[in-house]
Amino acid sequence: MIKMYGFWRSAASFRVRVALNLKGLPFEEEMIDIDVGTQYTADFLALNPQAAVPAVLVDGGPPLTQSLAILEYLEETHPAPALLPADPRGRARVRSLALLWAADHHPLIVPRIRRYLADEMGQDEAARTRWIRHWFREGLVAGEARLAGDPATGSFCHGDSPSFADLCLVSQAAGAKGFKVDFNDLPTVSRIVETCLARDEFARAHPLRQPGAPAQH
Ligand SMILES: N[C@@H](CCC(=O)N[C@@H](CS)C(=O)NCC(=O)O)C(=O)O
Repeated sequence: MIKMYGFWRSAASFRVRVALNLKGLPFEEEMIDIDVGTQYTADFLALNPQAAVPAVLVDGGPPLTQSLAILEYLEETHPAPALLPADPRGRARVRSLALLWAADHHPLIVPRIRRYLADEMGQDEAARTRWIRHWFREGLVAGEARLAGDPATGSFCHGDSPSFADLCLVSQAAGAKGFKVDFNDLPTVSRIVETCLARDEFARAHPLRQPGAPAQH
């Protein structure tokens, strides 16, 4: 059985959960509470010295880390259903969209950044919330600009089946919603997020459906 170390609210864990669900791979998840610092315990640092979730134990090997590397591993070892298009240009587009959210926007809002803003930069909660909302919104606005009007966009980010890009979009959108970032004015992003969340594999993986999650956030 695949074992994942994640956290209910973690966008990167959400992406991996969806991929495992879409590929029909059973897994168990242990929650590492990154709000209280469990990522810095010796036990967890032995799994991921970077002190971040997710970390995944699969196929008897050492822990896999970095959600996109984990997605690539799952895609290579369990190719069906494919979460990357068959053609190189399509794969480049999907990876580019995935990186837009996972590499350029998500890292700006994680707890270690928020702690640095508070402890080293003296930013109060209001300033930190402003920062977080700004980067969530900017990522979704950039996504709308990429997706709207591009003929490669379908009911999902790329064509009519879910890809890495949708996993990254939905995880950003869930975080944005938690911070009350309005994106109703972004019709393509809103439509794709809705389409994804209507699917059980996405809905079951949603942060608010995980142990430890509040009723609302
Ligand atoms: N780029 C990494 C991000 C990993 C990451 O930063 N995870 C967050 C939760 S989404 C975390 O564990 N943060 C711990 C912290 O900020 O202290 C990935 O995609 O896996």
